[in-house]
Amino acid sequence: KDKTVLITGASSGIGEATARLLAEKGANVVLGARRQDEIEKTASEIGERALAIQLDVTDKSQVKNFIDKAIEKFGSIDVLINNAGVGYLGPVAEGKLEDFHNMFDVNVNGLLSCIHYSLPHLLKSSGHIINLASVAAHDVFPGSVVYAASKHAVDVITRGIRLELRDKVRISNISPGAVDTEFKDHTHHKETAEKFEDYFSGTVLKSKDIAESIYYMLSQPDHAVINEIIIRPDR
Ligand code: NJP
Repeated sequence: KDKTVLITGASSGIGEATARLLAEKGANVVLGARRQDEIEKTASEIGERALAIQLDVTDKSQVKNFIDKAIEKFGSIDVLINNAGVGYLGPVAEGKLEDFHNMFDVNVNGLLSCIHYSLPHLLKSSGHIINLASVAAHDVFPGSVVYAASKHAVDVITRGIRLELRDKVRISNISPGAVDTEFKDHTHHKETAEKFEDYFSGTVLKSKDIAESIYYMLSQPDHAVINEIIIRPDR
């Protein structure tokens, strides 16, 4: 039976590339994001295998609806890719409290909601959760403190759930360095955006590179699981 893969934040960047690649490889894909036009356009380009459902991961009822609609259409959930994420970079002293809170709402609480509502289905299918963590889940730099804290939380959640649900559900992290997506435009702190310009230019990863790594994780035999892929631009 074809696998059904749910992807949050599928309206651009890594999420969109992953939806396209996994559908090409034979999966049913359910795309969620706030920008409905974007996910509907991608889903119609993919065709029958794709379903687009508007989703704000910070709204629990929308997350529940996302899962319910996926089950209605495809009958099971095999993979959840928690990709939706935001990164408002900038020094803590100069940042906006609402940006900091929003990063935790999307990157951490949104991810927990998606796990919560999909878990009963993933337990039935012996499914796989893949979280978009980051190299920032392992490090911290001036200007990325709160973003790094949210991704450290993602890493702990992944490692902890792996212990709690051993043998029942697989859970992995994919942790990229700089990827050429809309992510670099999230930051509205001018000086920080300028500081990170070099980081996001020159040799950077492409969304497709991350999609290929995710496909590799999902292509392992039943007796093998990849806990984490850390992938950086070769500079
Ligand atoms: O960025 P971007 P990426 N509810 O901006 C969605 C991590 N990462 O592909 O809602 C639902 O193109 C948003 O959709 P929309 C990063 O932390 C990246 O690079 O329509 N969805 C869009 O589809 C993140 O976890 C880099 O605005 C929400 C998507 O999230 C993941 O990679 C490095 C949402 C973001 O796509 C994908 O980001 C790294 C909400 N409330 C980790 N809010 C990098 N690019 O360098 C946002 O280490 N979205």
